[in-house]
Amino acid sequence: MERIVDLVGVQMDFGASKRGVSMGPAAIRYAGLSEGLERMGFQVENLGDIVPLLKGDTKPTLRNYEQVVDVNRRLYHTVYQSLEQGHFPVVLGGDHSIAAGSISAVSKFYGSIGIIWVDAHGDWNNEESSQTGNMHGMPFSAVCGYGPDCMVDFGQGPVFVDVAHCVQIGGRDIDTQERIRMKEAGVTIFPIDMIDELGMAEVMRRAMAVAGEGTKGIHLSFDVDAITPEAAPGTGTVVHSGLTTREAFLAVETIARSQKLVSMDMVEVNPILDERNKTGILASELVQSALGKVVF
Ligand code: 6HN
Ligand code: MN
Ligand code: MN
Ligand code: MN
Repeated sequence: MERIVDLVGVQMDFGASKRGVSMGPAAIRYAGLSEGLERMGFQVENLGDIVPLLKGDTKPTLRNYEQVVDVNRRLYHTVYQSLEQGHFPVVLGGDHSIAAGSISAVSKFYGSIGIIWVDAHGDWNNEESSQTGNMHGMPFSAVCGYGPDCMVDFGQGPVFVDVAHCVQIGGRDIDTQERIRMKEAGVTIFPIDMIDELGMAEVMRRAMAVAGEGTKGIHLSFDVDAITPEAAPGTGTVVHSGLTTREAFLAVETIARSQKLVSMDMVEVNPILDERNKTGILASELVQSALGKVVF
């Protein structure tokens, strides 16, 4: 039987300071994602895009929270239904706040999952530790029960992800309080200097053990700002000296080979800041590789 991939875009940029990642789904689609997945033998169901409310309540510690929560609630239901049908959901961002909705669905559906979070940032803030109030800095902690509950509690009875199965890869711009909170919680972190020392192959072996062993599956949340800005300029919060494209491909190819991937997000592509859709194309290729595209 053909495997079915559900593609869902989320035109969200209210979780970030800069506008424009709302156009990320269009850029990734324009790069040929559906066509590529079809060439790989998948049946692709395009579920369209989730569009945020035009207005909503906000507060300094949780900027635009009403729009962020509303989108996450709708995304939760979309991803949950996709899993119920036995499909593989691919969520295209949009800013990273949307990972709260997608992962809460995956965690509720499977009960026990691991998370691999590839990002220059920790995304482990809460209302108190955040310096910006931007909710794209909070989703990883939220899905583990250490962040704002409004991002993950839609009345379904949230199933939090066990931190013992959570991995951060590529971190190099983590806020002071955020770092303390991540250490206390016990997230496994492979910051950029550890990737330099160990090499991505060894990092991924260790990451797969943490996220994959003793769980029903792995969710990959990939923020394109993990990749070095020379290769991925189209994103809102660039941080110098990141992953090479080859390291990024090695990471997702390792996950694909494990056969444990059950869902993923590809987020923070900002076409306004990009160069001829370079980052959109990279995002599209990384999704295909995560789903098993082989080089040779
Ligand atoms: N992202 N730590 C910063 C904040 O505002 O909390 C940056 C967050 C960036 C989030 O890139 O998904
Ligand atoms: Mn992020
Ligand atoms: Mn980031
Ligand atoms: Mn366990």
